[in-house]
Amino acid sequence: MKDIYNLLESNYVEDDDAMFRFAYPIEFLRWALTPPEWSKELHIAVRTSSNKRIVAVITGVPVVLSVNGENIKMVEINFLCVLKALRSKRLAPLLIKEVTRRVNLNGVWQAIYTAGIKIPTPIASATYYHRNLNPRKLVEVGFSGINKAMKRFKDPMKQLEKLNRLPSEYTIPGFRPMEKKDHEAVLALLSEYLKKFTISPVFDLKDFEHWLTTHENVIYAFVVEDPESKAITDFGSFYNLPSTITNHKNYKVLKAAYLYFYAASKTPLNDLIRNLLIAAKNMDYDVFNALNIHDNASFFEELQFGIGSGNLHYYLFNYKTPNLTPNQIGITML
Ligand code: MYA
Repeated sequence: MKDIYNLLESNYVEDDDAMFRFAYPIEFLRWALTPPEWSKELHIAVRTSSNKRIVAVITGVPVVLSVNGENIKMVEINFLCVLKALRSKRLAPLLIKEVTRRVNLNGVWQAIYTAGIKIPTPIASATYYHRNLNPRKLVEVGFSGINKAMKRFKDPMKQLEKLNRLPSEYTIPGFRPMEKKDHEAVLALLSEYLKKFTISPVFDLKDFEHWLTTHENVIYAFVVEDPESKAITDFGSFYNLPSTITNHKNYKVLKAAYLYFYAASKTPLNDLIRNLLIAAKNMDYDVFNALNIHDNASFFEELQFGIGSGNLHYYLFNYKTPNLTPNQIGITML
């Protein structure tokens, strides 16, 4: 795990200007790669024979995906990475072929994956949106800028901070971290919500407890418990994925929270997500990111998310479906 972490830390996905690079923490990788029914043989790494350094990796984990109402056993492919010095040598197709072979040996013929680059042929293309939590740092490191409207103010930075300020206390009565006793109710709530999407994961209780319960520094899950009836009415979660700031003298890490799964049956979505923003701000995150999948587009404006420059394309391997709009996508990949 440490060796894979080291490869990814210096060679994994960067933005177009190479200012930021995903820095998946080891604990995160362990969580992402060991869900129920995971299999060691689908995590493939290549080591050099001389110094035994890992120079390439690809991973697969099982998932049941509902596509157009049909449940299909697939794998999620992720963390494809080749050492920078070994790029453009067709190592990636070799890794893909090998993981495909191993998946097929298990009787599985479909896969889902996402990538920032557009290759043939996405089923949907989503866009990243960002909510500033720490505007001063984001501007200093070049993650965001100060727009024309802000520049008209005497102290644009102060204005930006004021605009992005959040209360320190939660605003929904009964909003609290999810506990074990909530799991079954939340799973039912989430499963019902996910049914409305053309593509979404199907979780059983074991999957749910792996993917959606709080794991310090990896994922955080919250619920709303109705103060009177004590029923669990809403659920929301985000995961912790920092990025390395590649070239800044003061700052080395951008602390980013990513919206993960949620389901609201009573609380307006704006309020639910606002409370996740408050939680993330209180945990000292710099930015809160979300794709325009699920029902996310409905709250971006009111909660002051700004459109980003990054896209994420969704792909299915060996499964044909008409092109989907982002709001038909019900799965967040890591
Ligand atoms: S997405 C994250 C991908 N990783 C990065 O972006 C990290 C930084 N980049 C790198 O490490 C390298 O540039 C990589 C390519 C490793 C990406 N998905 O070896 P090459 C095709 C699929 O000479 P390199 C994630 O992890 C490219 O079009 N294909 O290139 C999901 C070209 O093919 P073709 C990709 O730059 C991964 C060929 O590779 C991707 O040295 C899902 C060139 O190979 C990409 N992201 O290495 C994988 N990037 O010639 C597919 C480039 O045909 C899974 N290429 O145009 C499919 C399902 C398998 C299981 C099926 C089970 C049933």
